[in-house]
Amino acid sequence: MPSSAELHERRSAVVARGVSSMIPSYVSSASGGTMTDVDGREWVDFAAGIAVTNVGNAAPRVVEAVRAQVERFTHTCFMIAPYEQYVAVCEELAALTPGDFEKRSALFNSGAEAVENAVKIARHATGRPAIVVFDHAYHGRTNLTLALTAKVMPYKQGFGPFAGEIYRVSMSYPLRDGRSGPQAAAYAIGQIEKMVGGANVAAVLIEPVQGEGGFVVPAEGFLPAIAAWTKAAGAVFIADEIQTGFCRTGSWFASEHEGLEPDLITTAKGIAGGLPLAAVTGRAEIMDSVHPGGLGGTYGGNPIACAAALASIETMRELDLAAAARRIEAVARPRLEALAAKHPSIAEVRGRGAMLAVEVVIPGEDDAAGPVPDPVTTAAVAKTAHELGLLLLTCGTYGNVIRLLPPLIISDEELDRGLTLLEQAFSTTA
Ligand code: PLZ
Repeated sequence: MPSSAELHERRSAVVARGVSSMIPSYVSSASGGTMTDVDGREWVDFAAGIAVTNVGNAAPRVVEAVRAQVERFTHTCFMIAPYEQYVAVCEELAALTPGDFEKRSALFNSGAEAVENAVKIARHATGRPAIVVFDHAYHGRTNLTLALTAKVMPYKQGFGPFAGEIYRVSMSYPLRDGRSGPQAAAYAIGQIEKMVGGANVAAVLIEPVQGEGGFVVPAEGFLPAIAAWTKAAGAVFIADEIQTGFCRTGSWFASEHEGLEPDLITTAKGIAGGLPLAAVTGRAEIMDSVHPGGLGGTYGGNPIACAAALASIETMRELDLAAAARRIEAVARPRLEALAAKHPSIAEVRGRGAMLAVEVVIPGEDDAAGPVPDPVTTAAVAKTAHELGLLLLTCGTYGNVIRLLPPLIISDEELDRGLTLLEQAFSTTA
């Protein structure tokens, strides 16, 4: 097997520079919560491929389901010749997503594609143009979803012009805005009413816990107030659960923590244990406002990806991975809080379930947006963690958040080892 150094050299000659990788090592295999690189080094996985392999890498049921499906047929295109697996995934989505009303789903390949389609459907159903999004939001990298995404570097820089009729309002960010949930919602609603006008709003689109934007958990009461306003305005409330979905936050969907029943939910990532699959699920009357043939794509709901999704969902159910996410939080949060007590550079420990983060700042310094972010120390801690053998991601508008996204099947021993490496990374760097 070629070494990472050799592969890196080959890569530099053929892979576009715009596609970068976090670590310089190349993967040989991965299973459960451990990855092995081609140089024989083992890594503890606190990334899960950005919240994808919730059931673990190469999860046994997923491997078996994919193998069985690939031998039966690989692809027909659901728009040409339909198959049961697609229907079964939509049945699961109808049952698992919050809300006891009739639902329909449409399947796609990536998160961005699901978000684009949710926007199309909401506009079609309401006949209105405006889409409301929030500060720090991340919804994808296609042209429409870049308009929905907040952060310019690295996502948007030089890629405009972006799609129109997208309006950004203030997010509840407890560490930085000093507002309660209802106050933050009233502020955002004021912005919408003054700058967009409720009657023009097709949809309000929000991540119930923001992912790339910094694992921002809005203050309690913010989401329900935004959802209630959206309903009263006759607009569609879309929860982007692409990162938060499928047990990640300690329940099937993060919307459940505050009893939300979104009109539409976008899912991807964790749905299929590593195969590309995404969905828009929601109220039948909204979804079915679209004419036959109005939604689709060659690969959307590919049978292999659907088989993987059915096996992943079965795994989540049988192993109760929502409970596993809560247990990860019960172990990891006290360790992160102890770390914060030792390192004044950690301004806050936050998150839900197995979606946990620390925000890193310059101790004792405040500016107009609260504690001054420290992206340099954040990057240094992550780099040290990588050198120690921990796959660890950063995030945040200010690049100053370290996030934990372990696979939900991570063993106690792997979790403990990963947290110890993170503690070491902080004590040698921060
Ligand atoms: N919505 C909430 O988290 C993807 C992106 C990483 P795709 N997040 C990881 C990167 O740098 O590209 C994401 C998300 C939320 C939408 C998306 C988009 O999902 O499957 O990457 O298109």
